[in-house]
Amino acid sequence: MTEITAPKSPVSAEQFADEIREQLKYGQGVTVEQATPADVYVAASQAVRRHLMDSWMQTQADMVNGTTKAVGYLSAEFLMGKQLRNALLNAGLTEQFDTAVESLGFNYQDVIDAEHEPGLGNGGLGRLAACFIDSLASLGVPAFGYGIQYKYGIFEQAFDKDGKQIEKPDYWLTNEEPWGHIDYNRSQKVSFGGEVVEEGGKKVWKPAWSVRAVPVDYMVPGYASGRVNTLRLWSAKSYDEFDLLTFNRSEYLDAVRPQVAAENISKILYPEDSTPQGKALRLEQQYFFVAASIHDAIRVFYPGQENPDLTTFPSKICFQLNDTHPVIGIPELMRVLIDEYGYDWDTAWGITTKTFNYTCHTLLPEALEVWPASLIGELLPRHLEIIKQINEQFEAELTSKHVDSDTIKDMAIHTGDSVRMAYLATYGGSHVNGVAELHSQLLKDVTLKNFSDVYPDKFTNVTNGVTPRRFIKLANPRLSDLITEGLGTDKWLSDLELLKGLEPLAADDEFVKKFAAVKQANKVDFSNYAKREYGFDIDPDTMVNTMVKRLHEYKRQALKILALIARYADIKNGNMSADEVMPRTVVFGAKAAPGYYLAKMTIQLINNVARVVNNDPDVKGKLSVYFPWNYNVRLAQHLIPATDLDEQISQAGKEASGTGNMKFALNGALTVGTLDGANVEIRERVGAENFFLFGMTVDEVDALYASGYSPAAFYEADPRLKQAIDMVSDGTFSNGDRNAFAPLVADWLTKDWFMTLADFHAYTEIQADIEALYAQPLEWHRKAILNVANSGYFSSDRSMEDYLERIWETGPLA
Ligand code: 7GP
Repeated sequence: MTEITAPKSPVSAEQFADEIREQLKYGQGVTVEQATPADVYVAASQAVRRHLMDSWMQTQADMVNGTTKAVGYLSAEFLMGKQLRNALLNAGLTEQFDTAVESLGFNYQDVIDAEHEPGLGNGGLGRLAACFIDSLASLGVPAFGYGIQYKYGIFEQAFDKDGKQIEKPDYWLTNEEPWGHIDYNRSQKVSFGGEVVEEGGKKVWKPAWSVRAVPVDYMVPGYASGRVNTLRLWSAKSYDEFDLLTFNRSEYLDAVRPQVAAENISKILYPEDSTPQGKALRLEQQYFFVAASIHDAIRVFYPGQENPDLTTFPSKICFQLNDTHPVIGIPELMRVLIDEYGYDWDTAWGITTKTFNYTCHTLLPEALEVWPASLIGELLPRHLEIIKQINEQFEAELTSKHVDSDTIKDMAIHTGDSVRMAYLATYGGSHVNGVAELHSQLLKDVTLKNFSDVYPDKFTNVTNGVTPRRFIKLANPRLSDLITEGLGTDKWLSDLELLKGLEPLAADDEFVKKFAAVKQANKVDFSNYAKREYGFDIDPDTMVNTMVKRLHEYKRQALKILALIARYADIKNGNMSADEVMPRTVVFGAKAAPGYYLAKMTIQLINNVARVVNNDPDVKGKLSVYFPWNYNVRLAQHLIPATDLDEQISQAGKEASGTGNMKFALNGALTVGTLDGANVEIRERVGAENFFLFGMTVDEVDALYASGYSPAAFYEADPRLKQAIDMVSDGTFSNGDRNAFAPLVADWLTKDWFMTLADFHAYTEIQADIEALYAQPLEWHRKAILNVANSGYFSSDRSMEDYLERIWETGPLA
């Protein structure tokens, strides 16, 4: 007998249909007959919200009245994905919804499709934040996600006729958005600029201008926990709506100028991934949401108190700094405690360091934010003073610990015109963590070595995870059903380590065949989806080989495309016999930062290789390449379940963790990858024989650098590599234009910072193993099952438990 523990609301489908009808009438003023799928989407969403409302209010009450410390996850990005299906799942209304909507005369898929995905994040860091708040709610831990409600999220990507990326604004709020509740009555004032003066021996900040931070609240329903947490995203509004006097002189633009300036703060998400952009507006954004959130937490936990005892603050809430973006929160809390509540420096410092913890998500030194002190001084003069004072205290502390003066200089938080936010976060918080074992080790050994030498106890690791609700249950219902059948329970959805129970079934041919059938059906689904959405003709009877992630040199999409060109040439020139070739469909998905020249050129190259390969009769049925544009959470949910082979091929020592790798393994794809980020731990768990490992290790990379890396030597030494690169330069993929990709080729041959050329040989060699295994479907799928069975560790529920134990020291509400 199968044990089903998924939440199921007692409401019937008929009742739910009535609720939708009521909502259409009283909320939107339309009849069922007049309604469009978009109307039904809004009405159904409102109806689900009503079902979650009591739990939401109860969770807040228990949090404020109880003694369990809450978590405030401060993040400039939350890449949530669509909300309706997830909310239905957690409210136990999935089946009722499907039936109700059909009974009202709508196709449920049309209603689901009417939701526009909020793209309030760039990539891994933002999606991780979304998985984490889902897991916190599912574990019943009281938590806030605090961030920004950008008016424009990550740009919408399109390709022009030459295959170049074009960026279009993402108008995600132009349609009615039923999930976010704008709470004008709980707004906060956030100030900027001006000067600091001395008044009665006290420092007083006289800001020049202020904006109103208005919270927009999203429910974060837990799965089977009965708890609903809050994602509070701040939106900037002006205090001076507009200047009527100016308006009366018919200078409309001048009249709205202050409003426009204020509202610019939450207008747009910076489309950067991994590299900071030194823009004043970005610092304004960071301070804006962090200052509003800190004041909000004081309001929530000390309701109505004029003189709260803030020495208890760290027992009420701890703030997790999601990378360096919210680190200005450290001097802000100091300022609030000292200037607004009158605490002395040492008391304030004690409270602050107990409140904050910092997660680093990168290994690229250029991605650790450094702000010009002059800019901070202009926007936040009091904060700059506090930062300087923190730095003085820090240097004195280092001196007392007998750290030598050169090292002290290297570690300075404030030096010259620079403020190093990662250093401020490390000194100003209790814990620092990396996001995978290898990453945390490299933080200690390299990136933050001096800090780890002086403060070894601050450093810890928490390996990332992903939510099984969205990325297995919602994305892959067929596999979910098979897992439940195989295990005899659906409890795995809240205890993912139970997947281990599938391990013996990898030896059961009947089960393996069922598993293979699930994958095949998912491939057919994806092929249909790709046809409908993109006009692609994907053959579901080929191996689906996927590389989806942000376009970045270190992730090495270039390695994939060069190997693909080599393979194309081999097939075309008859260097591979017909039965050596397993037909493959290669799918890319990637956005490049708009100012990242080589990344954009790589996109253009991939598109042009795809055009040539897909139109060449010589390779028809053997190799095809597709690049669906605008990769987002929705596309991920369709593509990941249909993938046979996943690419995680970054240069060792560069990918902090990766989370796509976890999603693929959990959905029964095999991985070809380097010993980088969480790949290392995935391989350890699923077994070396079930993972296609290739390429240099971190030590080998370092050694090659040290010996003087010459990419041209690799080009000369490997005829297949040489041929592939020559095809890029000779115009094969650019209608004869030899200059089209010249900068890319020049970079490969002279710099190749991430050693694509050095790993090319190993990468092409491993393909033979991949092909040989794929030629034996039962064996392939056996290994895929072993991947699923042994990836339960990569649930974000487990990540949250690790944070709770190692960093936050709190737990579920009683
Ligand atoms: C990413 C890392 O590149 C990725 O390896 C990791 O899995 C993910 O964070 C979640 O931890 N970093 C970012 O997305 C990012 O913007 C800013 O980093 C420094």
